[in-house]
Amino acid sequence: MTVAVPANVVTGLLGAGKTSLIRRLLAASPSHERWAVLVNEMGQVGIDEALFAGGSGTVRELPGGCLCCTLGVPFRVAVVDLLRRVAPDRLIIEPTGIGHPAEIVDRLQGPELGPALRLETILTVVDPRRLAEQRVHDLDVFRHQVALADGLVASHGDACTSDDWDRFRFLAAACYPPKGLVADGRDADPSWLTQAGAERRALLSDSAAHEHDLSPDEAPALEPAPARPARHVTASRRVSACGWIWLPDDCFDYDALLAVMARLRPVQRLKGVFRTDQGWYAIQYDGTDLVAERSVWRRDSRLEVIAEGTMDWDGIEADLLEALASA
Ligand SMILES: Nc1nc2c(ncn2[C@@H]2O[C@H](COP(=O)(O)OP(=O)(O)OP(=O)(O)O)[C@@H](O)[C@H]2O)c(=O)[nH]1
Ligand SMILES: [Mg+2]
Repeated sequence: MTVAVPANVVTGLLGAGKTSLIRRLLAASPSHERWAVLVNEMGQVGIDEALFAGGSGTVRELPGGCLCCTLGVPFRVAVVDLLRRVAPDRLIIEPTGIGHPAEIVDRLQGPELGPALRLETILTVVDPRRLAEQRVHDLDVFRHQVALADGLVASHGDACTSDDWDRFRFLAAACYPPKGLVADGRDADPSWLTQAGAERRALLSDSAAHEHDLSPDEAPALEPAPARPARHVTASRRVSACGWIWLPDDCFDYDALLAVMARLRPVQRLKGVFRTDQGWYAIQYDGTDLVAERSVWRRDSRLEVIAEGTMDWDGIEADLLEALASA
């Protein structure tokens, strides 16, 4: 049986600082490990490979277009070739800054490459100095990159003002699901690439406790198993919150899931991301409307519900279990 190679995606807008971050990570990689980088460029002229020159690791370039638009054969061939030729201990993929990262993640986890790779942390590099421009926040590509990321890493830390840092922190704090890593690229550490799901989950319940002034439940967090989500309950005298995380292989029946969400309406707030038989969806209820939108999140399905008083969390979980699509 072949062992799946850990893989990471490092996204970010054009010129955000992806290559620079990967170079830092390569420089700090364990000396006994062999890392490979697949970098994709818009132009036909190979520049990025040159930018990596002198660093450690094997770099392969896939020129001539946006990775997500040329995700067919050339991408697969390049990945398979790198895996065969280099037999790396880790593969880092840097898509071009104009690419749509969700398709790349789908491809990495799809039937052709999925068995050979184990997708770990997705990092999105953000230049905080650019966050003052509303235009940047309005870019679909940027919003998708931020939504998809497990971690947000700031570049150009040496040139950022305190306002730039505030905007970066604000961006990170506004993310749902919360990021497992929010960091300054100057502190680049290979452990960022292997952020465990447990850390992400801890952050999820921390943020609920913080935002709503709740005291965390004493019960230890569960690991999710197939068709059995991890559950985190926090409660105060007046408000309670419950978060669930399902494994990414658990797939919901879209219609059944929406029906459960509609029944949950008496709650104050509901926000979730789900893998469904109709694709990945973010479903939110803000007290007025229940809205389902396509999502670029691919990591797992998760839901957070905040309600006045206590709720029958067991009953809700049972309803959600029934909404899972049968295999
Ligand atoms: N001062 C400073 N410059 C940086 C930093 N990170 C990146 N740069 C510079 O910003 C420019 C773009 O950085 P890259 O790392 O090539 O950015 P990229 O996201 O890989 O760019 P593309 O692949 O073209 O999208 C280069 O001139 C880098 O030297 C940083 O932390 N500080
Ligand atoms: Mg680059």
